[in-house]
Parts: sequence; structure tokens; C-alpha cells
Amino acid sequence: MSSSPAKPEKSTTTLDRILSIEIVRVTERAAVAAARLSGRGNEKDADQAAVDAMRREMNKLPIDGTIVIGEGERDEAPMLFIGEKVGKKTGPKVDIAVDPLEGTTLCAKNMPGAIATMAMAAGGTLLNAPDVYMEKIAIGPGYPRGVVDLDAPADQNIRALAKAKGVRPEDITALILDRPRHADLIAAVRKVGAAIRFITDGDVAGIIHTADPDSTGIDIYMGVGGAPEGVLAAAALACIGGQIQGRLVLDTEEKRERARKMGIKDPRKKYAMQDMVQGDCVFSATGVTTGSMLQGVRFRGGMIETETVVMRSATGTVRWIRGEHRQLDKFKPG
Ligand code: VTB
Repeated sequence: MSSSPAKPEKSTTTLDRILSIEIVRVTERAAVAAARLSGRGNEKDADQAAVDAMRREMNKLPIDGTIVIGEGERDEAPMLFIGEKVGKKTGPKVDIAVDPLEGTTLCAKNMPGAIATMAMAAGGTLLNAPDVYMEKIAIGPGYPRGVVDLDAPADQNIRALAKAKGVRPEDITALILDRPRHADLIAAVRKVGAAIRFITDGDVAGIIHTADPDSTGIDIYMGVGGAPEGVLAAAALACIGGQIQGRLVLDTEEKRERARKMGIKDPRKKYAMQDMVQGDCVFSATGVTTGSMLQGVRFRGGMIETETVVMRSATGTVRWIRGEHRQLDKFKPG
């Protein structure tokens, strides 16, 4: 039998395979830095520690990276601001979305579910969004496209989802951020008979929960959260399947202007997943405090333990990586 020579892999594929391991280090470092300050009641310091660690580690990567979702806009966020260039600048152009500490309050209060997270994709393919609110709706894989819609009333979405799942609306559970702004949404979901699980923070993980309703018990995410978290969640769903739609809440001229500066022409645009993540991406999240998705950082004697989930949209591979770190000096702050 003659065997033809193996086709060389496209360099972008090879690269994102390598980067999908490299970014694990980045979220690990950020998670450990934040975890050292968990339970101290100081959100700012924990966030800053995560930002510093993430930036330091990211600058070791062989990429020519641009932060497109970051800690804020240039003037108010000195590090990992939107537009900041990161990496060794030797490799390919990539867009990067970061939330070095998603759930700063959860971390400060040592409550479940704080994570360090980021996503990476080819340059020019991730939505460049200001740090404003986003209306979002998300469901997991296996449903016909468009079964739920951001512009449909909540009860209609729940009914449509129940029908597609082959269950009653009463069997659907929605995940919603516990905020006064959601009073009407909550009333509508309750009226149709569906259950609600509330979260106080952390809707990136919340949205990822919709991808596996059998184990998480969550069928749908609804409501208004942060736009950065929306893009990060879209990157995760691009890897594992599902649907998400989002619309920026640009309710003042000042916000519309900020968005315009980032190239957003239509302030009312409804973004589908493919608009937020326009090509292949990699996504990584490391637990800071133990939550329903990830184990938090554990400091023990001579070791630091981490748990990370890393995903690649090109293949849909999801890896759960337990890290045991013994070179503790590498994790020292500063
Ligand atoms: C959500 C949540 C985040 O912000 O996006 C939320 O996922 C939205 O903002 O963890 P409000 O807190 O103002 O409602 C967080 O809670 C914090 O970034």
C-alpha cells in the first residue's frame, strides 16, 4: 500500500492548537493572583492582581495581540485596556478578549464562581465592544437555529424552547442575574411556569451552563449583563455549541459615541454568535473560587492546584486541566 505524504497542517491551525495550551497558563496565573486576595473584601486589589498577572504572562506569548475586550477604555484602565497591544509581537495578529477576574465581588467575598477568563481569535474577528451592558439570550446546542430570539417576549421564548426540547414550560429553568432591572423579566418567566436560578454575578459561566442542561439544570440564560462577558461567553459557545444573541445597551449619547469610536455603526444591532466571534477561537477559564463549573485555586504546602477548562472552536475539543504547580516563585506577585 502506498501512503501519500501527510498534508502539512495549515499554520493557523497549528498555531491555535499551540495557543490553546499557552492560554491555559495565562488564565492560571491570573486565577492564582486573584485567589491570594480572595475573601479580603477588596475587589479592586484582587482585580488588579489578576490583571497584572494575566498581562505579564500574555506578554510572553508569540503573538501580535490586540485587546478588544478588556478592562475598560484607555483613559480609565491603565492595563489591558481596549486597544492595548500585547504579546511578543513576533507571531500572528490576534484579537484577545479578557476578563482577568470575572466576578470580582465573588472573589472579594470568597463566594463560589469567580473565574479568570480569556478568548483569542484571528485579528479582526472578535467584536470590539465598549464596557457597557448587553441584553443577552443564550441556549445550548441541539436546537433549531432561531428557536429563541432576543426580541421575542420571554414567555414566548420559554414556550418555544420547551416545545423544541419536548418538555413543558414548567420543566425549563432559566438562569438570570439577580438584579432589580430584571423584575419584569422574572415576572414573565414565572408567569409561564418556568423555574429560575439566580446568580449574583458571573454570567460567563452562567451562559456556559446552558450548553449542558442535563448536568447543570440550566436551559436558558436571559437578561442584561456586561458586554465584555457577552463576547467571552459567545467565544465559549462557539466552541461547544449553542446559540447566543446580544445587543449593546447604548442608552446615552456618551455610550453611543464610545461605541462609534470602536467602529459600531448601528447602536441597536442584534449580534448573533457569528457576529461576536467571526472565525475560529480558543477560550480558557480557570477557577478562582470553587463554583459549579470549576474548582477554585487551592494553596497547599508546597503546591498550588488549579482547574482550567480550555476549548477550541476549530474542533470543539474541550479539555479540563488540573494543574499542580510546584515552582511557587513563578506565581509570586510582582
Ligand atoms: C454581569 C456578571 C459579572 O457584572 O455581567 C454583571 O457576569 C453585570 O453588571 O460578573 P452589574 O453587576 O452592574 O449588574 C458582573 O457582576 C461583574 O463584572
